[in-house]
Amino acid sequence: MYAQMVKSTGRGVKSPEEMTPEERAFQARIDADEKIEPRDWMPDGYRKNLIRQIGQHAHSEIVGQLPEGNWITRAPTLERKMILLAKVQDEAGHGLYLYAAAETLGVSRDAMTEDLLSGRMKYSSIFNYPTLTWADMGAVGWLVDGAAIMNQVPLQRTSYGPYARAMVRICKEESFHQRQGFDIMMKMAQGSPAQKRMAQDALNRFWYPSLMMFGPSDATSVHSAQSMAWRIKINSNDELRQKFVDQTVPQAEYLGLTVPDDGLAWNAEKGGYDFTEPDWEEFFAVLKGDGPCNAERLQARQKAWDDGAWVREGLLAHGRKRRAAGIAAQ
Ligand code: BYC
Repeated sequence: MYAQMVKSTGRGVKSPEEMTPEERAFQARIDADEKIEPRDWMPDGYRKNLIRQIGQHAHSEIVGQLPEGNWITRAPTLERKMILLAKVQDEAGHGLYLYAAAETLGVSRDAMTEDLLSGRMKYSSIFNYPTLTWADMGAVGWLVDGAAIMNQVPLQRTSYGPYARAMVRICKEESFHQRQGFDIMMKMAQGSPAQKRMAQDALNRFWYPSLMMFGPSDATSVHSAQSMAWRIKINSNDELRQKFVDQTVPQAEYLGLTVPDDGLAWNAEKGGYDFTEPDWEEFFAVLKGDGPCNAERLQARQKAWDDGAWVREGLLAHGRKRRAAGIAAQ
């Protein structure tokens, strides 16, 4: 819903001459790297675009618990089970900070959840892929959290104060997550031939979905131009994807694993790797709901929403009672 509203203004960013005086003053604050706070004046498009991005980010953290939650009962040791449980709990926390940040923009968490369940809001495409083996827990931590950190570290400098501040803690926790994933991959890659095969298979399946996490190519990105002008985004999708590839390929080599891309080659001139783009048709199909696990993920969120109805009702009734008692006491 929000996306459509933002898109209706087109991809073009207003020039200073086209802006109202308030918009010009707002843009000057952004350009001076000032933080925008909830009570400050902001253009409607800025608010809507932020609600869209932060809300989708929050949904991703919550839906992102599902592929890993799937392995808590099957972790190979008690220590691994405790670590995975703590990681999944961290993701719930991230979702909550982000919902709280979005709520400062005047949208309720319930409304965002309803938009997720009706398909009006998205969550990251990556969580529509299944986690088939224990090595996938390694790949998720190493690659998925690795991609998330690459994207989120710059977001600590995003222009909206509550979002930027939420990102600081999230990034600290994500870096632990990434290391625990790499540690699992290391154990698997140095294990028996069968374990090494599992690690390679996990890398094969998660490589391209991880590259897709950065969004479509810059040429087809709908929001980048305006989001970058407003410093809602600091880097473009392709810039971050390139940085991720450059960081991750040497890590794969260190693990003794092969990145599943025949086109991968070091390009000394650009100081980075050339690599084969993800299959964008697959990406857009997953966004439309046709990924391997879309239906299952949304069913799980719907069930959690339905099962939690009595808690929401109870809390509202409690709130009403307290308010009534407060009024009576006055
Ligand atoms: N998946 O114009 P574009 C985690 C959509 S969770 C789905 O480039 P934008 C973790 C996009 O929304 C980390 N949809 O968009 C949790 C737009 O559609 P709408 C999640 C995608 O916003 C648990 C359309 O495609 N991180 O780390 O400028 C366990 C056009 O795209 C995706 C965040 O959410 C995608 N991958 O750029 C483990 C980071 N990509 O809205 C780990 C915050 C694009 O018009 N978000 N779309 O219907 C961002 O930085 C940006 O929103 C994106 C996309 C870079 C993702």
